Amino acid sequence: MSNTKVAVVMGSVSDWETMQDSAKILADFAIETEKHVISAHRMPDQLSQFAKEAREKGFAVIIAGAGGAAHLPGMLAANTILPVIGVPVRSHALNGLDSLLSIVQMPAGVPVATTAIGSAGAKNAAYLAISILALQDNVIAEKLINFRMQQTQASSQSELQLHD
Ligand code: RP5
Repeated sequence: MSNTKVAVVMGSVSDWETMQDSAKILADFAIETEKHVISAHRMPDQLSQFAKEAREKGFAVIIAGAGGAAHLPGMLAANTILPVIGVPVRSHALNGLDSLLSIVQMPAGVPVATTAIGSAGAKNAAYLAISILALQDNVIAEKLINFRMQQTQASSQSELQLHD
């Protein structure tokens, strides 16, 4: 796989508060990342062009966060064969349940790997993208293994503190 970049795409700049959690983790792992605001409803032509060109522009994975009638991840997936990871952004009206259901229930043949609502979902989207890149890159794989070990140690230590 020669493509190594990750795109973090969001439907509105208002999604950045959530999606910055993806970008921070990708930066920690030194993954080349581009961030874009592309609204499925307000910028449909740009959405289609971005998705159609993403592979030849060197992207390996697209992370797409959107809220409410969150059609961005699905429409990106409809226009590319790259893996698309959808992040349901928490909405004001329905607390993100609308975002989740808009993203997760894709028809067979056009997958979107959907994460949890909000910050945990944005973080896991980054870790999932890193897992995909790690299939072909041992340096990234080592970093991911180290991260998991540190996470386990931190959790074990917090468990021990309960018994101090
Ligand atoms: C969606 O509508 C965006 O992903 C965002 O979560 C939501 C609200 O967008 P703004 O009105 O804040 O631009 O398309």
